Order: sequence, then C-alpha cells, then structure tokens
Amino acid sequence: NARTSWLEQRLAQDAAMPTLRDEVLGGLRRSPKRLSPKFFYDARGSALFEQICDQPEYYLTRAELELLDAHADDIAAALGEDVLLIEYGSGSARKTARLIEAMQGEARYVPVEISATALDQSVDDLRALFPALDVAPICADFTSFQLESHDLPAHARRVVYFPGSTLGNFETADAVALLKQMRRQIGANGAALIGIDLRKDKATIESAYNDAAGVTAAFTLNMLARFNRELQADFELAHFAHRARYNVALGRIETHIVSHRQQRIRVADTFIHFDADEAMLVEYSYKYSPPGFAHLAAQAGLHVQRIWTDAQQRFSVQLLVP
Ligand code: AVJ
Repeated sequence: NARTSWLEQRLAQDAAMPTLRDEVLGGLRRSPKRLSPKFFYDARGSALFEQICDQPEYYLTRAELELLDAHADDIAAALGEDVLLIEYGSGSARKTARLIEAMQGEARYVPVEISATALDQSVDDLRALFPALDVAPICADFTSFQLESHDLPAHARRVVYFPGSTLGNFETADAVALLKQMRRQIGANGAALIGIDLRKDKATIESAYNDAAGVTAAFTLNMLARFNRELQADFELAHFAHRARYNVALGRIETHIVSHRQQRIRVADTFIHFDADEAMLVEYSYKYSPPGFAHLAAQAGLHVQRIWTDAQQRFSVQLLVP
C-alpha cells in the first residue's frame, strides 16, 4: 500500500543523504563560513521556534493565523475538493489545523518534516483533532524528498502547502528551484499555497528577529549546542553571538553567528578556526512585495491566482497555479 512505499522510499533516501558531519564541515570550510538554517531544527530548536512564534515582536505567525481565521473558508473553496495536501516543513502544523478544519477534515495530508519529534507530535495532534483524516507523514528534508506519482491517489488535486514564509529562507535561485520542484510534484491541475512575509518598515522587521526576551538569540545559538552534542564539537556558546540585520536593498534579514574572539573549535575529527568578529551566515529571511513575489513565481512557471493578507497587510498567503 501507499504508506509502505513511502516508508521504503524514506529509508532509501536516508542512506543516500550526506551525513550531518559532511554537510556541516563543508559549510565551515567555506569562506565566508555558511550553514543551512535547516540545522536549527533539532528537538530543542523546533521547541524554541515555537516560542519565537509567541514573542510579541514576531508578528509573522500571528498575522498568518489571523489571516487564516478570516479567510480559511475562502482558501478551502479555492483549493477545491478531493485535495491531497503536501506540507513542506510542517513543524507543529498549527496553521494546517485551521486549514484542514475549513476543508471539513476531508483532505489527505502528507506532512514533510525534518524533525522526527515535531513530526510525530503534529501527527498525533492532527489525528486527535480529525479522526477521519488520512495522514501519511514523511520524515525528510523537503528540499530533497522524492514524491513518486505511483504512491499517490491518482484523482486527487495535489496542493503543496508551504506556510510560515519559510520560502523566504531561500536565495532567489534556490527559491526558484524549490518552486519548480513543487510544480513537478503538483502536476498540471495542482496548486501551491505559500505563506510569504511582506516588505514593511525596517524597525518592525528587525525587531521580529531580535526579540527582547532573547528567544531568537537562543534559537540561533542552539545550532552550536546541537553540533556539540551530535558532532562532538566544543563550541562555547558564551563566545558567540546572534546577529540579525535587515538589508533594505535586498529585502532580507541576514542572520549571522558572530565569534567574539579568535578561537579554534573542534568539530567531529577536525579543528575550525574563527577570527575575532568573524560572522558565519546561518539564515536569510526574505520579504517580498506582491509584484516581487509574482516575478519569482513566474521564473518557476507558476502564476499567482489569489492573494490573501491580514488586515494590516503584514503577511500574505498566495495561491500559485501552473
Ligand atoms: C518561519 C522559518 C521562515 O525566517 O522568519 C524565525 C525562522 N528565524 N526567527 C523566519 C526564524 C528566526 C522563520 N521561518
């Protein structure tokens, strides 16, 4: 049955995946150093991200939930009937619950999530909320998982759901590649429903990534704690700092981990040198204007059919079709 083939595929893929060690050392050996934001999301990182969403400065999640409260019925109607909902980076799937509720719990749901803990928890939560929901979880990196057509019900309309402005974590070329992957997965009758943070004043955006309680800083530096645990590294978190600045010209938050001093860090079986004030890039969070996002989607052969926003027009959910 379909579930078995998904599971087999996931095991086969895990075997082919580069190890955490190889990927991290690859990034630490680049100049300037650079690591993927996907490394944030171990169990503690996923929990810290949930806490970020509750910070007063981090408007994104509240704006998106408010938008869903106001427009979920309209969005569900635009998706149509017999939907197979594939969610990229589903995390706690809090937004998905609202959407599935508006779909009367009728969808088939495929959450794709890199953190096994977050995935298991969200699947339990959704099954409790919607007993009739057909859930087929995939624990994988959504940038590299394969979705084989023969695994899927043939008649359902495939919709990739990608909320939270996570697409904003990708640079233009990578964002276009990911949108093209979605386009392949959804086929000619499918759609993509994408949450995108909108451009706005610098102060509002910058404070969202520099909350007063320091949760975002803890989230950023948790990446180093994770490497200490999983790669036998010896990062001392007190000797590094979180830095998030908004680049107005490029419309993106640039998050770095900055080394306070010159230091030599053990990572797995090697040593990595940091200069004083050296900054390692760990995340971009792009913000788009509606025309800017339409232009990006067009490069992947996708067309913006509908845009929903919250009342203050801070955040958008956009429906893309081939
Ligand atoms: C929801 C993953 C897109 O970039 O806003 C939050 C991650 N990083 N605070 C974002 C994040 C720092 C978040 N994403």
